[in-house]
Amino acid sequence: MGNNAKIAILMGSDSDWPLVKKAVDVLKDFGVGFDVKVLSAHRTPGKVREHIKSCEENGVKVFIGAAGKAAHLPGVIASLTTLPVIGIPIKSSATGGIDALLSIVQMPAGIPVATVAIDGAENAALLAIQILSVSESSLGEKLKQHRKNMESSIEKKNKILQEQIIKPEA
Ligand code: RP5
Repeated sequence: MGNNAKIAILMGSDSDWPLVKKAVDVLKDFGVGFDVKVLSAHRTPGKVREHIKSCEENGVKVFIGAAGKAAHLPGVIASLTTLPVIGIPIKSSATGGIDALLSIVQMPAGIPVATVAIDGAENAALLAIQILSVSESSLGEKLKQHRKNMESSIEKKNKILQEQIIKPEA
């Protein structure tokens, strides 16, 4: 358990790491404490249970579960806690991630999992930060700045595109 972790990320396999790293990068940019573990709903069910308990006892506020194929991990996490759980369906199979998406998004009534797009790691991190921002106004300010930065970046891209369109052929 990482020190001062507010967001705990669990991924079903180390093969999920290249994608999950994108969520971690966002959390680092925002200066939010996090913990990341490889723990599987299928391969290490007992350890998942123990870890969720330990996270709750150590001040974690939001969970992110990332998994591919028959992706039960986010739903299993949600069954073990009343804290919010965000699921990232990972494109790690022959079906392009549709299997993971449906496994995560189609939770039966009573145990919700907030599901982001297939491979939507950045949005999972941003949504987790948004949840934390309800009680941490400094994160709300950082989120507003992040939106402004995105706006400036799109404006720059549009300007470059317009210049290319009007530029006479060489
Ligand atoms: C899931 O199965 C993992 O989340 C991963 O996306 C997928 C494949 O796992 P490995 O066979 O690469 O360990 O449990």
